[in-house]
Amino acid sequence: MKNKFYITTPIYYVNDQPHIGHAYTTVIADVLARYYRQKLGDDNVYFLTGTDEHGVKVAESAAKQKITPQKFTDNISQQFKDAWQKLDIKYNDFIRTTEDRHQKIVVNILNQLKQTKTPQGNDVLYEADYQGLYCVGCEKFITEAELVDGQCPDHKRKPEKLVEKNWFFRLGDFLPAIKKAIEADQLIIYPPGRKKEVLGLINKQNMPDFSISRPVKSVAWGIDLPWDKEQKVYVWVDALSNYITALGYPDKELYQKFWPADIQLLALDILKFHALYWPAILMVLDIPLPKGLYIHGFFKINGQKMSKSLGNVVSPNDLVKQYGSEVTKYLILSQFSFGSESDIKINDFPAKYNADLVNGLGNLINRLTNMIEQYLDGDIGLTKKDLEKSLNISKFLSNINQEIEELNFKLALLKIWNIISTVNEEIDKNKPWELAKNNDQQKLKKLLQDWTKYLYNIAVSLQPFMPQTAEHILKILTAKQIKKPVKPLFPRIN
Ligand code: ME8
Repeated sequence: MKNKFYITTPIYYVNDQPHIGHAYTTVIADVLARYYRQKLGDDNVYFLTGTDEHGVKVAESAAKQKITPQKFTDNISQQFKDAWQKLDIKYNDFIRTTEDRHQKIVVNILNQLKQTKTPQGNDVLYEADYQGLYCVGCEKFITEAELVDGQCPDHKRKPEKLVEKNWFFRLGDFLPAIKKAIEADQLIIYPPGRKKEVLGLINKQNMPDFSISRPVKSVAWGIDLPWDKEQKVYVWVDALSNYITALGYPDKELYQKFWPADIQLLALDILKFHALYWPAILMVLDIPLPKGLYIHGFFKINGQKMSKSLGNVVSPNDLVKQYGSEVTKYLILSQFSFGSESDIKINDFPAKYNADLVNGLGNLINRLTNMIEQYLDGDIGLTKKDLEKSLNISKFLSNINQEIEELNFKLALLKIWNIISTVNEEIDKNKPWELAKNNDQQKLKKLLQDWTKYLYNIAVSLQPFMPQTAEHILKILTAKQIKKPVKPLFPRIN
């Protein structure tokens, strides 16, 4: 029986402002964290997010703005925090890779990598020259085959030719063990298509070793390599380690309690690093692998990847301004099934809002509370206990919970909205206003009670997704006197 839940998002690069892609991952993590807090208790859930603050691109952007990289990262990191606050994201910790607490542990981890041998008895780390094409936009080396018209397809810029000394991580020696762990679902990679892709990658290619450091002259903004002052740590050891440095690896209580992570969320762009580099690092440290990597789809805008360099970024702040945090989360999560790649259709949001929130949930709340106020003087005749007893009416909640645990958020919401529609239809069909006219009090009260129980269940099922809305509805339904809300929860927009 699982009694703790540790969930992580990637730590986002500070060279980009928070956009709806980052928001999607973070909202999913928030929904799951809220769900498991209810199930396991607040103390048994840990939700980590943060920002990835080193690298060439950060130094470049800071120089452009004529500020120090630290100042630059302070600004953008704060923008991520602000965006999450506006979206009502309740994380337990926000780690920044420029923090001392992170850097100190990364240095320990590097020293461990340096001292350890691979299963085949080789040094894990070795020095060599690296030659290749490097895209500063991606912060990674890129192959000829990946170029389109001589440019990085994502950043529309020409890669640089690089020859330099790097320290390398001998990845190849770990691949057999990683393959075994993935095949046995000891490290789950979900959805199954992504697992297949990773296994294909291990089987097919001669996976190159990866750089863990680059010369100071190429990467000025980073953690010093402890044994070679001419080198700075290069992204992945620094970035991936955040998942354990934030917990205080190796000896802090949080680490003991929460590692291994239950769910690590990410998109396809960084799957290779999480599915191959990360397990290899953990194997050197001789600590358990995460239980699962969960790969969601990539939002595209008109078929193109969203990125600052392409100028097609959708900001979650704008959506929150227009719809509020609750509805924004609903609109984002109800668009895609987890794992599917699709175009985001921001233009459909107003119609969806009016249909689902205004005419659906909002209408149900208004008419039901209005009738209870009008016909029963606000006294529905159900105690809080009665309502609690009605929980899981027709297995509704357990059904939704199962969908959440399987990361089928779109389906969970669809099922909740099906019930909302059904109750709205039942009201139309049973015409309670006629029962009131004919003085059929008994039948009227029974119907209103049934619908109240359903609305109560709907509110509870919404808690992980729309916590404020859920709380608001529960407050209305458990008040001494049920009253129609003075202001509608979801005003119509034109
Ligand atoms: O890769 N659609 O940071 P990053 C959906 N710092 N999700 C998206 C998205 C989109 N268009 N764009 C970004 C990095 N994401 C590294 C990670 S982790 C140790 C280091 C989300 O700012 C998605 O989760 O590029 C993706 O994997 C992540 O942001 C990449 O964020």
